[in-house]
Amino acid sequence: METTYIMIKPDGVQRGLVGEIIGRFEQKGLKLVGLKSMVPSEEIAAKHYEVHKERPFFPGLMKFITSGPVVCMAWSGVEAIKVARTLIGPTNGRDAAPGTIRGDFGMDIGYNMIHGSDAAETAEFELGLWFPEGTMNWNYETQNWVYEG
Ligand code: D4T
Repeated sequence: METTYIMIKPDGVQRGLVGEIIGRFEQKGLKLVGLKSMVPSEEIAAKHYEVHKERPFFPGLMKFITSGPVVCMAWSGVEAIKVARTLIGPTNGRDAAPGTIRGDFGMDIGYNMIHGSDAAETAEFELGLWFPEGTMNWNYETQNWVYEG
């Protein structure tokens, strides 16, 4: 079992896609272990995107991500990091296949609606950053019908 950090960005919230996006993760069979909404501070946004701080798009990315509410989520499952990245699709919505979130709803690189951790170490870092209070431990009864044995 893995847990991944997923965040609906301000464009996803503004476009009324919160329910649609959460539904896709639920329907896939992932388990929701953290959910909250906030307007990110400069501090948390800069830590989250620390790896991109020298990139030319960084200032615009910071302005965008702190511009309004985001929805912070933690989802668990077998290979949850990879599964979530597949549901999300590639960075640029114009390259993303139909059926993926970015493929179905996106036309842009920056305004790509959603973030998903890209590796185990980043998931750990991002979950610690956005959910310092920890995530929920609950008994997901449906799991017995999602995984065989
Ligand atoms: P995130 O990290 O948000 O899930 O997106 P990706 O994993 O798909 O993409 P990324 O880390 O390469 O980029 C992080 C973030 O920066 C924005 N971005 C990226 C941008 O505005 N302009 C660009 O040229 C690139 C490469 C989009 C996602």
